[in-house]
Amino acid sequence: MRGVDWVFLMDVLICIGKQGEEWRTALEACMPEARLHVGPDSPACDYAVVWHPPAGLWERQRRLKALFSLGAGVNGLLALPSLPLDVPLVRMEDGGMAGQMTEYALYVALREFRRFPDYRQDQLRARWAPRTARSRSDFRIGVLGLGVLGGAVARALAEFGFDVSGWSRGAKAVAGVDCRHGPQGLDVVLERSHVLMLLLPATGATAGLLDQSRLAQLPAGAVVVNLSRGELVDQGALLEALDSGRVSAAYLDVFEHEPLPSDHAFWQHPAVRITPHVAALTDTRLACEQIADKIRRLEAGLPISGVVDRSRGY
Ligand code: NDP
Ligand code: OXD
Repeated sequence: MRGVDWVFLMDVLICIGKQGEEWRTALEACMPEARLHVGPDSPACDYAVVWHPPAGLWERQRRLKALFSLGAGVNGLLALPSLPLDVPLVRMEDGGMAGQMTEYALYVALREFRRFPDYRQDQLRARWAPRTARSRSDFRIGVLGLGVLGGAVARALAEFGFDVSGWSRGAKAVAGVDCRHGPQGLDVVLERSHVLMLLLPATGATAGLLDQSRLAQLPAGAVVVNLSRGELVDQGALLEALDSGRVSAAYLDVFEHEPLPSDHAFWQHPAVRITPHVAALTDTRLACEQIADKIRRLEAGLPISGVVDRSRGY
């Protein structure tokens, strides 16, 4: 409860579009010491919580001590020409998303492993055709990106008994996962993965990573699952690979242009499954708790995790 004597310790801006008031209520519950402001026309604040902010936001916000992204991926924010360079940019770490990504990944893995798409095709032809059983330990899944989300996905798939390999920029260890890094590591993961899941950030180094030649490295009939950003995949090359059957299916949650234009070939392609960038959504309560905790640490002069390294782009 705030009386007239209440002393606010800081001003926090929430600039996230239509859900601003919902987030104000949630953040207020975690940070009674903060005065909250919603929308781009708010006065100058100490901290800002943003998602797809308008490009001109920073002209008013001249005293920011840190900028919090509600998303885990910050490629959109980093692309804003006017984003202040001297203000630390802090991304969302998990915030309820690791569990949802894991659900999505397990759904695809199980659907493909148990050949449900084949049985669906059989059903359309009234064809009764049981396939032989196979072992999860023979079903090879690759996860590109072993960070907060990719690491959780790879671990869960391995715990479920699949044969999982993963790839990251630097060397990593994830329980039960064959972890690789560097260019040769990528070759190994691509060449062995029947299902390939993308959980890399979109950066200068990952743009167009899954191009024609890398798609050709996958085993024949492999499945591509893009859960991170559309920019990672050469769309034309993927369509060609799908048309030729080299890639048997693609599960796509993210696209270079969102919403995906209604005339895009992906919509009607029989081997493509589309979801509208919902693989993992930030949980409001968990996100507010995380942001409140980080702001308090910053105010206390303590280090925080999740600060984006702008030279790497993630
Ligand atoms: P993290 O920063 O925790 O992890 C990124 C991983 O990618 C790390 O393992 C990192 O390697 C690896 N990586 C980055 N660049 C390279 C490179 N050039 N070569 C090899 N590996 C690289 O991110 P999160 O796991 O939190 O999120 C991943 C992405 O998921 C986000 O950037 C976002 O684009 C996407 N996302 C999509 C959502 C959706 O609903 N579809 C929801 C949330 C996020 P290293 O460990 O060595 O640093
Ligand atoms: C994110 C996203 O980056 O929603 O969090 O894609």
